[in-house]
Amino acid sequence: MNIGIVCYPTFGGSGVVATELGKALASKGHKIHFITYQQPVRLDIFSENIFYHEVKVSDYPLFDYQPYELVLTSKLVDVVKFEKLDLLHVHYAIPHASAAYMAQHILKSQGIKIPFVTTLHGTDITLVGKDSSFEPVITFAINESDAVTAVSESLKQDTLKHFNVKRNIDVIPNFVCLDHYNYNGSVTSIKNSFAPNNERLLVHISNFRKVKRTEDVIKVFDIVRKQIPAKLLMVGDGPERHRLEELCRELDTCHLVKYLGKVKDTERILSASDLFILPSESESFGLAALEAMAAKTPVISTNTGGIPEVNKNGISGFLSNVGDVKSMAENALKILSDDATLEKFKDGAYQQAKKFDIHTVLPQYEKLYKSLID
Ligand code: GMT
Repeated sequence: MNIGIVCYPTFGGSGVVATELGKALASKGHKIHFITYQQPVRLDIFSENIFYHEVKVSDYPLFDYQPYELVLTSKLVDVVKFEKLDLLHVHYAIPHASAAYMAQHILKSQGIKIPFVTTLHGTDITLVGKDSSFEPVITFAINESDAVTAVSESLKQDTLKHFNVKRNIDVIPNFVCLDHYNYNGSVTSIKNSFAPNNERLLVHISNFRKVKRTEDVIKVFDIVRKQIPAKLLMVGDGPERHRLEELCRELDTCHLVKYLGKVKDTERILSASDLFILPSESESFGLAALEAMAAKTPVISTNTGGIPEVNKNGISGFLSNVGDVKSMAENALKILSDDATLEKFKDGAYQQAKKFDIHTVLPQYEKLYKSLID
């Protein structure tokens, strides 16, 4: 198949899923065209089946706000026509679904048929999309898509609750490519450099937005490190970073917490870590938690949104209520206090991650695409 993928090219989970999906489809022989405003961060391979079409945003001085949706639509029309695409798959509804709808209708007026799939990822529904400034457009675009998928059952239910949806939504979960994880090799050097005295290594990865409740990561860590020798790696960056550094100073943990910034290949860091902390307020899936589990790293998380579909309480880690820092720290200590328990949870995390292996999930997308093209 000849497929156009539209996504945000940044470190956000939706862009990561879209990119990994495209790479996996390309390795199976499909031709994949990424259409976005910047090279996606995980699009780091050369493949004869992968193409990248950049959407150029105008800088005409009249526009205080550049009309991205329109230039994206024009690019979609152009790429579909000249690359003879069979289908568009847009990740994150805003503004990709309505741009695809408009492109579809422009092409229809020229006698060209192009179906489009919309994958809902989370904040496009739970935070931003349901806001009245977006809701009518999102509702329309969901109803007019040729197929809609949600990355968890929880997100599907949220969508049905907040929008007047008159169509079927398929749940196709996010996935991980287990082949990318190397459990031996270079992880020892990472462990040695961050935890030279065999301290337990805790890790958090996100874009440090309010919804991630990153202050809770520092608070959980502060309780843990008072009980056992431990270090914390904070991976990513975002608006909360400054506040987090202040909190570390207040708690006198700066010497134990390392901020690594935005890291492209997180597999090695995750594989060297003992525990992943995800205390989010809201999370439609929690891709970072799944990636940790694929690296055999158990997860301490909240029980919000789609997280319980990913992290299994008592098996791959533990779940607590949002904001219950004490419970999250107690659970972390349960896992970290002795090596045998840690090993048991590491194995549990990996067994759970296997259920989301790309080789299981990819055929679900291929089947959906075929049903729209044939
Ligand atoms: O949560 C983010 O910071 C990024 C956001 C995105 O859209 O890029 O993530 C959402 O999509 C991910 C991939 O499907 C999910 O794993 C995240 O749970 C979801 N984030 C939220 O729901 C807050």
